[in-house]
Amino acid sequence: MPAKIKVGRLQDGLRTKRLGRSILFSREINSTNEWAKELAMYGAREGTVAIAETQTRGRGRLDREWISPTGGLWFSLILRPKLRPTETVKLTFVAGLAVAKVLSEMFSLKVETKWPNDVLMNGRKICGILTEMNTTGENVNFVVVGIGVNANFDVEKAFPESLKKVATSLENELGRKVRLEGLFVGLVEMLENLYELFTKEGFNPVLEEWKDYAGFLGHQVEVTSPTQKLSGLALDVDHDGALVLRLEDGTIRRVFVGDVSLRAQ
Ligand code: BT5
Repeated sequence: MPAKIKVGRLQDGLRTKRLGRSILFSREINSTNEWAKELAMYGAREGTVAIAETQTRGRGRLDREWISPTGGLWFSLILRPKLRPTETVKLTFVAGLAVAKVLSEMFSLKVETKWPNDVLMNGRKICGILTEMNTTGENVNFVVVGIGVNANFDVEKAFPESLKKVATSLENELGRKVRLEGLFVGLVEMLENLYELFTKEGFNPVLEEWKDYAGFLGHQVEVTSPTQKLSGLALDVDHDGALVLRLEDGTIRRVFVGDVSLRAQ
């Protein structure tokens, strides 16, 4: 199974109306999110995808580095939803659910979602999502949803020491490589279905299903953000996408930004 992406195969059997009908591919790019934002600025229509075999400056939230070797699936989707800026975070859940469903359906693996933007396998991060937007006042001009899935590489070889125990890849979990083009098609189809569900029926059905995959709910967690560190019981994720925590003193706190880690019981 070649690690490289066969460009001509990225639309093989793709049964979508809008998403992924227009695909731009590069062997190497700084970041597909940066590329997609540029394309969107020039008027690229909803559903356009920018995908690269490797990223030289892949990014996570807060400008953190996202390691993107050849063999991963690194792509960004341009959306033009009718949402207020504060609502676009919900698209991160749409994407997280799409990845969780496709990975569990395609590979029969146990997959978890973790607030707000991770997908895990065996407690280790296999996918991260970066949702960015361009606004004019209260008007959202476009949203770029960047999705990175660790697929055909061994994290022991590809990642720095600090990530070897907290990240994983499909190759590590399955003991074999997967067909990146087939995975991409599956993801784009699922993204379209769930985006449509979200557009027609609102956030609730997506959120409820996302919560079915959420392993951290009901557990003691630590939430770290640039401004604070909180500990408490993860009670829920609410209709705004906020994490609802019960702190040790019993107060309820809604958290909008942060990284969750499970606390040793
Ligand atoms: C994310 O940020 O998880 C969002 C990642 C989004 C990546 C996609 S790839 C396509 C598109 N183009 C981009 O430039 N980005 C998007 P965050 O929750 O902030 O997590 C970042 C942290 O995850 C880093 O600080 C590392 O600790 C860890 N990390 C870095 N690379 C990783 C990888 N490949 N797999 C698992 N963990 C990683």
